[in-house]
Amino acid sequence: MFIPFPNTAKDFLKRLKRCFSVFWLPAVLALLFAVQNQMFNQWLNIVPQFYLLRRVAVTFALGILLYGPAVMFGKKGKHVYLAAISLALSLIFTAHFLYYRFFGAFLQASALRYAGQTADESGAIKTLLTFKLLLFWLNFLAVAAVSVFSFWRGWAEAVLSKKEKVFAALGILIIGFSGYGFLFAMEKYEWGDTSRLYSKIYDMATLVGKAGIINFSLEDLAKSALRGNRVSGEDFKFVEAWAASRPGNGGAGGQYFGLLKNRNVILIQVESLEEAVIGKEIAGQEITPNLNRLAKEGLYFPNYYDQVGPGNTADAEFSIMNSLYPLPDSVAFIDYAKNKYSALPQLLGENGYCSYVLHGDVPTFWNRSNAYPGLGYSQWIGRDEFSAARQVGFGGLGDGDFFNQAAIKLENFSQPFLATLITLTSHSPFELPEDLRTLNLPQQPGLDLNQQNYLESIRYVDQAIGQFVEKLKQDGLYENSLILIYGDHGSFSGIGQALGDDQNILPAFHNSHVPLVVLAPGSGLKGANNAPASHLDLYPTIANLLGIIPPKSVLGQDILNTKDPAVVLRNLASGSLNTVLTDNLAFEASSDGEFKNGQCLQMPGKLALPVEDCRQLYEQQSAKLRVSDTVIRSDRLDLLLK
Ligand code: GP9
Ligand code: MN
Repeated sequence: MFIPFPNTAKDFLKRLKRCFSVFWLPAVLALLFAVQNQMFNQWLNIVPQFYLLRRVAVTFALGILLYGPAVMFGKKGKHVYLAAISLALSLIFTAHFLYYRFFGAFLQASALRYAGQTADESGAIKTLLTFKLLLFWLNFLAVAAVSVFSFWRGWAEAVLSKKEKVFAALGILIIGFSGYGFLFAMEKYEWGDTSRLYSKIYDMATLVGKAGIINFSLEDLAKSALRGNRVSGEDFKFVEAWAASRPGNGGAGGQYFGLLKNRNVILIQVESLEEAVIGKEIAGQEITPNLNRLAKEGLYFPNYYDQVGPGNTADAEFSIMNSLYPLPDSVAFIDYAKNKYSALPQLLGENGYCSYVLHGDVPTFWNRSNAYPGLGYSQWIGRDEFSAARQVGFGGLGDGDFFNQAAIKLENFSQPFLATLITLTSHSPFELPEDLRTLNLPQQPGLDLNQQNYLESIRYVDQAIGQFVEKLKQDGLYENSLILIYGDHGSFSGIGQALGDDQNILPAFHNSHVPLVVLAPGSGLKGANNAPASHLDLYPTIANLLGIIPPKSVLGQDILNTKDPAVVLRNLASGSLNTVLTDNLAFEASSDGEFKNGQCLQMPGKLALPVEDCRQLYEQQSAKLRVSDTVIRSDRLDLLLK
């Protein structure tokens, strides 16, 4: 009969031996599992200095949860179970290790769909093989060796009684809960909530750093299973009907078609750059003297807006490169990185261009190393390929260093090229060393410290852009390029209102109002264009200027040709349409989402109109959101491409 506590020392020893014979192997395997996770991160240099304690705690806990149930079986069942779990883990570790060494990215379940369609990588895999992989097979080898010995030598292995199994199950669960509890408690202590472990993931390496690669995989698998049926048969029918009756793709082949044929395209995506700072003075100084000058040299769009959801910078990139709407509840670069897209770099690639993306951050931030290849970029130049003369602002690589080195790299790109340059320094918290602050801002009435710091960091990036454009001129790249400079999204600092941003901007757009400067030297394209436009419109506009017909999947419009420009803002909670702006109408949805309770306004001037005057606009734009969401969530862009 089961007695929880021993009566004598002899009895105690007997029990200890019995316990040992049941538990030692799963316990050793769980410890080895924690070591494997640790070495995986260390060898691949995944934020090695951080999160050691929580990683060890949670990976040991997972090891116990995975290997522990073996104690519920008889001898044979136990060995078969341990061998199966070990084999699965060894394979998963190996796949992740090789994938990361090859792509600098974490293998996501969504990538497996296309596993058979990728080029034969056996040659590359051979070069990635290393003796380090043996560590990830040690668990399987250990189980195999122990099993052979145990059966060969006829080792007696105790089998737990029913009550003992209940205690063992409790023990496993307690260790499991403690490990994950510790991870969650640390996260809460650090950030106030635990959402950075599952919904608000910015840098994939941070998640792997905290929880280990197998936890990452389990979460990724669970998420991709849950995402499975977000799209209904009705949605597909809707997209097909919409695609069949759509008027055209972004106004392809309009005025200026091919005006800039074969020019290089340089996109400068400026972190948190708001329209409100352009052309403004503070304490008698221009905030952005270089951008102001460039805006006058080229085309300027003062009525331009970002399109971002929870993925901020990554959503700006996503919406620009695909001319699709970012999702309201998910970061497409993370959750739909491996979809089949028909993006701008890919289109230009098919038309003789090489395409490069340059950004001074780690490749795992916003899962870029997984997302960029799908957009068709030929090369991704990240932080490791830049050197920082000194640590400046967010990420450490100041925009000054970034642009100086980028200019040298651009000289060596084969032409024509597309180069997307993404800046970093003007990211919150807008910290800039004293000697790089060039605005003389005495106590500024109406501006808080955060807003003053923001202006300083914008002045810094403005200077860096000014020098970069000068360098392009010296290198002879300026004249044969099309250059677009725009903000990725707002600064969320309230600077627009503080500087008295245009009273005609609809309140909902205050955090989305960013500038767009288009430089097409020698082309005659010049002046201000007040048409409302957004990130979605860049793709068809660039394609038209280069004389390339964009694919039918673009949902934006050529800004220089469209007769009915429109910008849409959506509710991130429900995904429904929040505000639409055209050149003569605006619709503001009510909080209950009911069309009839919304407001229809004449623009500019915001004169109230009967809500029915906006019905057609509302329906057209809501349909576009549904189409965009459906093709992204189902990975069925082909429905639009037919
Ligand atoms: C990170 C940088 C900032 O690489 O692009 O991203 P954000 O926080 O603005 O989305
Ligand atoms: Mn950003």
